[in-house]
Amino acid sequence: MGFVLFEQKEAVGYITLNRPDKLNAFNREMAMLLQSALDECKSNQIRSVYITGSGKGFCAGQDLAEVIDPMGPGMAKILSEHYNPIVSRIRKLEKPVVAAVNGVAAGAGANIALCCDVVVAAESASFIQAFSKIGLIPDSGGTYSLPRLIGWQRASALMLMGDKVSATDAERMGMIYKVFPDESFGKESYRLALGLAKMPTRGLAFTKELLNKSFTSTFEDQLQNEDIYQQRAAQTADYKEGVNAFLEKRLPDFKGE
Ligand code: T3D
Repeated sequence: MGFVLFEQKEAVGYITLNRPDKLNAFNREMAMLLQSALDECKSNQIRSVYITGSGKGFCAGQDLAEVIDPMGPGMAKILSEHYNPIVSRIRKLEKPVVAAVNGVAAGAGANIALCCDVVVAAESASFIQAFSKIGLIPDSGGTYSLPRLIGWQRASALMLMGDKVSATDAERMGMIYKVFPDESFGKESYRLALGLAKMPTRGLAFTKELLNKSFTSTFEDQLQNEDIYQQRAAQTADYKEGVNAFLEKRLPDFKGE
């Protein structure tokens, strides 16, 4: 079995981080496999992506045994070849990416989850900005995403102290979207990803692009961007289907076109 499992389930690209005995901590092979799986998700047959972990953890971040291995990739490559390409791929993918955080998410594991478009967690899951405890800085886009998600003060405290945040607290502070009970987590989180896969994919991709631009644009620029993207959305077949279905009082059948 590989360190990352990938399959298409209905129109969902289903990715499982798969080193359960190490809480799915990343070694180089696993980071490269995740990049390849995300590339597979560019296929038009896939209309949403679901990322989860096998076993009791979601992902414990960088494999700390690998960083001291003289044969390992070395710090110079770990961000530029492992984590930065992963989070860039997630942000650029033209479809929603759901992080289904089934257990502890620490270090790069937490920040990869937090850069996804919808983050849900099992009740027993937790999030740890573990970097400060070993003398590192938060990476994988965490210094960009966390203050924007929960505000400067909370992000600052969590990143400096490395406290564990329960899934319920993460939901309360706006770090993640929703918590599901452990017993139904797999089913409910997958249902959410499947629901997204049945929506107007192009419109969702445009929304994601606008959100990507949102934090670096002025208000006037963003109004301009909305004008441009709304015109693009209005040219999609799914928009026509959405309007017709509403007027004909039936459920829409979106094709992602
Ligand atoms: O060079 C660089 O490092 C740059 C890149 C940085 C990116 C980063 O992600 S830095 C942050 C790295 N991650 C951490 O510091 C987290 C380390 N792990 C933990 O603090 C704890 O494991 C957890 C709080 C996540 C979970 O604790 P617990 O008690 O539930 O589980 P455990 O017993 O600690 O771990 C279970 C096994 O997974 C254990 O292996 P063993 O003893 O049963 O053979 C443990 O060693 C292993 N494991 C967990 N995290 C890692 C790991 N092995 C290697 N690397 C890990 N990150």
